[in-house]
Amino acid sequence: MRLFLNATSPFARLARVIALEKGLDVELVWCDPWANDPALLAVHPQGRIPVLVTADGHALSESLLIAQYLDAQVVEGDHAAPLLPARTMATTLARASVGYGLMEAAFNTMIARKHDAAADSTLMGQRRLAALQRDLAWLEQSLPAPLGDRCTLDQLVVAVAAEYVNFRLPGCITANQHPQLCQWLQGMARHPHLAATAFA
Ligand SMILES: N[C@@H](CCC(=O)N[C@@H](CS)C(=O)NCC(=O)O)C(=O)O
Repeated sequence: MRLFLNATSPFARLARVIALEKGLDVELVWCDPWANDPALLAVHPQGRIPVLVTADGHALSESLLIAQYLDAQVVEGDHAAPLLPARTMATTLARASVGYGLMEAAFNTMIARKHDAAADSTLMGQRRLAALQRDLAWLEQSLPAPLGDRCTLDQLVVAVAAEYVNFRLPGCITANQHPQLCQWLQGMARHPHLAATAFA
């Protein structure tokens, strides 16, 4: 399998962390989606990362679809524990959905600012920032389980999203407003696959 990615995309990092979590052998293909990378466009028309090319040649985009595919690839052995346990599927998905919303709001805020210094004051900019604050407040009240032996999808999505917020929008997550989230993140940062893929 091959994973197209860059070093700063939270969506690509999520796919990479999940491949590591499932113990899968994935070749990393570093690329620049913003430069219409020909190698990326040759495998998927959307031109965004992440893209996973499966062993039988299917190209999947969208981080959560890739997560679903990778999770289903390992059904026995050390890495077989599902990222989405059937027993807790609704709570896991509910938390993952807020984490993913946080990731999108933060990424879209950052990209919009890059192209328009006044982006935050537009209607869409205001909506993005309000959603980001609501997501953080929600997570402060309803965090995933702390780091344990096995990870679930909500833990990985929320950790990558919050670390992305700290990377690109420092000052949004504060010990004053989000003490539980800050403490939870410190624990998650010890996860070897998160540590190995940290934003830089
Ligand atoms: N919903 C997608 C978002 C993917 C995405 O926005 N990727 C960005 C990089 S972080 C990208 O490749 N952008 C290039 C472009 O939009 O042309 C996912 O979950 O994978």
